[in-house]
Amino acid sequence: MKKYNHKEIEKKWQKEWIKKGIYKTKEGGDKPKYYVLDMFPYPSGAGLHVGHPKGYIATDVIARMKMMQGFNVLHPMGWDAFGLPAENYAIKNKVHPSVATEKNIKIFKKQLELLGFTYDWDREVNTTDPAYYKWTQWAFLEMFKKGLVYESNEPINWCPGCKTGLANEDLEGGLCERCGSVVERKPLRQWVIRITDYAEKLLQGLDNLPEWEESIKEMQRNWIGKSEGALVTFKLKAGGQEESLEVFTTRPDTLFGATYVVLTPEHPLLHSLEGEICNLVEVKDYVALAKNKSELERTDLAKEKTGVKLEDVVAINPVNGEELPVWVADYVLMGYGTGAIMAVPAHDERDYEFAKKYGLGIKEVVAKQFGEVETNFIRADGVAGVLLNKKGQIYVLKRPNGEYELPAGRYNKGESDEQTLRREIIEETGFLDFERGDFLGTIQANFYIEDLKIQRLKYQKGYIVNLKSEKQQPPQMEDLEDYTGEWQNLKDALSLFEKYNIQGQVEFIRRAIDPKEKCFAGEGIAINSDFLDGLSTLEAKEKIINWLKEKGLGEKKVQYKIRDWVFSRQRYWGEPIPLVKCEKDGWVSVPEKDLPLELPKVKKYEPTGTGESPLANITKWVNTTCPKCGGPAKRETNTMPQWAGSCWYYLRYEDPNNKKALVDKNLEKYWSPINLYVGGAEHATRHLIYARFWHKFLFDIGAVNYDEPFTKLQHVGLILAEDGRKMSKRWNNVINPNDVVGEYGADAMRLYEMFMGPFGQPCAWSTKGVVGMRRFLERIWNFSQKIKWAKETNKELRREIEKTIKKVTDDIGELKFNTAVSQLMIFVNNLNDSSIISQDDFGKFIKLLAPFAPHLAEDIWQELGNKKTIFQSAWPEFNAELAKDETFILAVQVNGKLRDTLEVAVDITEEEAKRIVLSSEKIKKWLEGKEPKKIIFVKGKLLSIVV
Ligand code: ANZ
Repeated sequence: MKKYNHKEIEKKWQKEWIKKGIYKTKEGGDKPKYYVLDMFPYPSGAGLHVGHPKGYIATDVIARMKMMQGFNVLHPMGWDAFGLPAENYAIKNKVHPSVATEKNIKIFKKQLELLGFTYDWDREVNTTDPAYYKWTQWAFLEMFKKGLVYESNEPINWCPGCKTGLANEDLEGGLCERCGSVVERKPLRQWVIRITDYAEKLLQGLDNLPEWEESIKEMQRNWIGKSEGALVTFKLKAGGQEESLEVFTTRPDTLFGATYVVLTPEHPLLHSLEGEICNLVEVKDYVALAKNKSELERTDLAKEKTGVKLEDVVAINPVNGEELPVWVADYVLMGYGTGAIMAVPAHDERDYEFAKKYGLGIKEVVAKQFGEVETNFIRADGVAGVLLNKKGQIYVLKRPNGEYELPAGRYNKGESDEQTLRREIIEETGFLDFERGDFLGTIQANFYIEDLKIQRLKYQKGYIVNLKSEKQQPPQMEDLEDYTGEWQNLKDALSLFEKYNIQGQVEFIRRAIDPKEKCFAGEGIAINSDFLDGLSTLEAKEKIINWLKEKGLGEKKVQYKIRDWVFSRQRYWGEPIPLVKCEKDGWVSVPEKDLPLELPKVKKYEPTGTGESPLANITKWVNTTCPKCGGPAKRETNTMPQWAGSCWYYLRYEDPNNKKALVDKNLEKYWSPINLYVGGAEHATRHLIYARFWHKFLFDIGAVNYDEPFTKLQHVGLILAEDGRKMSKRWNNVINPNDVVGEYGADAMRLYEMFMGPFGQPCAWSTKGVVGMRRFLERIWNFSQKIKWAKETNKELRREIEKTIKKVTDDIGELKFNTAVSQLMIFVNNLNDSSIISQDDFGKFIKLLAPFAPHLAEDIWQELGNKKTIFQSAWPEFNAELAKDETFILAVQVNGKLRDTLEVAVDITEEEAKRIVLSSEKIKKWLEGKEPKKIIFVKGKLLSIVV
């Protein structure tokens, strides 16, 4: 008997497959197409670790099954080789980035080949190949032509570690996503792409992607961050000067609640008002300080807010002419809205915190609502008290019907809040010695009073009331019901009120427990707002916007969080930006015939750190002539960001050698959209937003046929190290796939990575697990060597084969690789030396194994006498008839306890089942000669006897 020698067979079949060209993809024919794609790697110097191939194995399993199912499969691979990782590696190791990249690609490719993937290497793309980046540059120039690219000098994110400007997408919590440095704000000349023009399309498009994971779509929605609101114009008065200030708000319905106005430190009005601000020095100091803070520091909710009042400046609230103080504070950012806000502390948490700190006004204009709105009910407005004793307990009233309430009541004519509160507390609790505390806001409640049989609508204000002593007289209830009063811990009272209070007073307890709850940021009913009173937030928004519009004081405005894409990098290793600056004509495109504009070979490519690109020093390259007028001109020396090339690489695989177009439209029509795209979740808001944008642009200019590139998206769960941590050189816990393949074989590693857990979830590596897979493969190998083939497979095994076909096919289709593998294992557990199985049926099992363990499967397949590769054979068809069980296990209960199990025919009748069970010796014993009172038969499951 031959031993399973993975080294020998893996090498043999890899060679053979290449020789036969079984992965060469051609378009056309009558097979349906299937395009499955991996996120292509950066060929970093470190090579692959075992985490990388997990996604690649998954797509390979799919590709192989689809091939066998008769699809024309495209499964390509390439290199995302521009950008900082490659460049930093090159600098560190003192080799030119192009040389390092080429070397790294070789290493990566070799590693991938070891695993036996189905890539058609004739379609390999490399983003650093001039023939490729010609089309990256071309698309950029198309955007330039369409006005989607602009030059800007705005402050941008600057990474002092990488010595380059970055886009928002390159940051992770305010740090550089690459090197972890704290990112600074720095004014820098930049090329910026107007991706915000596509914000709405990017957002809407998500609704047409039912096969994308919801979590990733939600991340994109949040990144795009659509806010609907209004621009409102305030007048600013400073000395004799009058200016007009626009603010952006998502809550124009709260305009009556504005108590101050804030300008961001970068706001241009600060300059125009300079002459009129009395405390200019203080303001300037503050502005200077804010400049050094990162955006994260400025917006961090945990950090204390700061600001300076502009003395002698007031803003006029357009809705009521009120004069409001004006502040400069860095929690308002320049890059969002208009860089100025109206502050409504009662309903915005940031404003609330700020107002509390600086003693600014807080004016409530929205009541939280409980119950459904019906305004024609009997009004019963009043006040409620959260009465607290010195132990911090709350006094609550309990009614005989189990409802809980706070001491509360309606206003008598002419009474103030204070008077009503005092009167009601004395009447309902009998306590006499107390003092009013904090205001807890207003609620609107609409409820039915069971015993009075009336429906009530009330606006109720809440106050904290502090008991000073226990002095008490008997309570005098106004109604007939008896209330009983009791002290409760606040938390207990909260849960009682959540269950047993129908009037929304639970809200007052909530606000009494957590001071932050006093700021109500939700939607509700407008109060203290003149002509908006009684309207819901939605209605109030609409009404106030119309009012403002009529008066020329404001308008509806949609705002997005996503920022335009800062597209230039002050680094060497990227696509040159194909623009030249002519003294006469300004910025001019490099003509298409001169593309690609090649990156010049240089000796020194380190970043300068000055904000200039290393290319700026190459005068020979920089100085050129204007394509328009022929006069002297200079080339742009910034390069494109590393995300540029990956925006459209998947299109190039469809037509990798096209010299006339980015992709031939017919080929694109055939292969696109991508049926399945697999990659890391960390790209949800970077690559996947950029690529969707780029693709939508190509669609708009007619270069492609579909407006979304990826039909289905699946993220790969991380492989953690054996110790449960992330694999990292720092922890010395990185596992090299070469070692695993060397020792256990590519097939064992492939199977293991697919088996280790649900595909999308993180999972720790286990060498034991790989060993287990190796043994599993050895069992299959040995079985195929030893077994004497039967003419016909016995029935049970036959059924198992059918079940395995169904389960494996369905599971691979749903990317449930782990359960597909476990079904294969279940099947193998049924095999032993005395198995009766035909060669043909065993071949079916081998086919099911083939996507996971292609080398071993191919070898056994050919040993079985097949001449053609297994991957050109047909995937087994499931036969439902043959899969049907003939028998099942009938559970027998006596008086509810399981007493026996019997194997019986699937189609057994109730009569027959009773007869067999009642004649069983075991059961007879339990019946003790008694007559059954009742027998229940559940088909396919059980027979239950009651005696
Ligand atoms: C008044 C108001 C009242 C607001 C209220 C909110 C609640 P989103 O939802 O994230 O779009 N804002 C506007 N521009 C800002 C800027 N440049 N920096 C910081 N904050 C800014 O947030 C929009 C809300 O954030 C706006 O609505 C504004 O505060 C604030 F009860 O206006 B709002």
